[in-house]
Amino acid sequence: MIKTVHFVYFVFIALILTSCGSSLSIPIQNISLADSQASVQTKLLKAKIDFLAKKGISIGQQDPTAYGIGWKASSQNKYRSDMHDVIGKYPAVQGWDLGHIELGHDINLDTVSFNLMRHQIIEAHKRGAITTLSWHLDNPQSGGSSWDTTAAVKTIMKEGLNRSKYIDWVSKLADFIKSIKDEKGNAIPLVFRAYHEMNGGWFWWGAASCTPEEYKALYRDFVQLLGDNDVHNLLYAYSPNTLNNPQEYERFYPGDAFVDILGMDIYNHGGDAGFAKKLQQDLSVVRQFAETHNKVLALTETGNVAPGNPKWWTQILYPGIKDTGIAWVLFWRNARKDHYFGIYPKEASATDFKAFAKREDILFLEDIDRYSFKPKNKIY
Ligand code: BMA
Repeated sequence: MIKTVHFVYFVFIALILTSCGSSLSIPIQNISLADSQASVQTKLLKAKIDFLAKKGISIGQQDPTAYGIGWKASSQNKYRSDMHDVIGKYPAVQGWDLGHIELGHDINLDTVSFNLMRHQIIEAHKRGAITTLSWHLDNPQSGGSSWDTTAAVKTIMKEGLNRSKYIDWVSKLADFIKSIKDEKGNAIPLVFRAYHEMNGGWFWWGAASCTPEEYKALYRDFVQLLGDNDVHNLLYAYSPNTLNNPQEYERFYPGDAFVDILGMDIYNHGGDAGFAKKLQQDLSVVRQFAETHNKVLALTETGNVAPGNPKWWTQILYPGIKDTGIAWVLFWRNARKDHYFGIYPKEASATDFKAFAKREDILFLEDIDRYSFKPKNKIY
């Protein structure tokens, strides 16, 4: 039943596209999201992601316009990106991290100014890009970083010792999210990848520090708290790390009512030999889950942790993601020459990235910006 509705919805979109060029009229009353009060723009973002997932794989990059290898955004470098320097196109999906917004800081944990971030997200939205957010927030119990695995989840739930601190942290996060507005004053719709990689043991919200039930409660409470803070411009993504077994994907799943997008983070930590196979295997688990739960899927983080193979993009990554049904793949940040995951000029695999970029199913901002989405019926 659900699948039939889903199918009819896509056929409908496809028909409208053929009849009116690149402007799509979306029957938004058919879109139900984790946030039952999600704005019209947020529903349209969901329709856009669903639509693009059928066209190909949108390419993403973390912190794409804040810095790259050897440069930082400045008045001279207002909208620069390493990817654009290599192929003349920007990433279609642009990621940012809100770690330290909870502390009231002006810059995030990676020294990106929140004012710059807001500015670049607004610019990205104008150009037609999709923004995705993550939050490496500090440990509310110990005061350490996200990677401090001191047990903390129970302490921030109702009646927990750190509940009021956490409520304040979420309200600071909410204020920033609500401050990202378009020229009409509407909050720009964004994807929020809450409490990611929970099946790993490295974050305080991860498997080493809380039970699956505690995690689910944390996630659901987070969606609820943002709603209480009048945040209605988010799609919520669930984003475990690569799996030890297929059942693990569901282990921490907060439920269909709290999740809009099914993600996964997969790096080649185990070497390139098995990486493409692992991508296909794990993404097929996510795809099956997405089909059963009527969701869209994405490879929410990846990158080459051991660069050196000059053909990595076409021979390792592409075979792994091809035909997997993912809406996007996001490369983690290009921080410095010993910590980068996207491409930059003169990098050993830059020529190969150009070949990868030419594949018909690989989409950049300039390949998706011609599609605009509007509600089918007038909104009162
Ligand atoms: C990690 C690394 C860190 C960074 C964190 C949050 O994977 O890139 O250097 O602080 O992401 O962006």
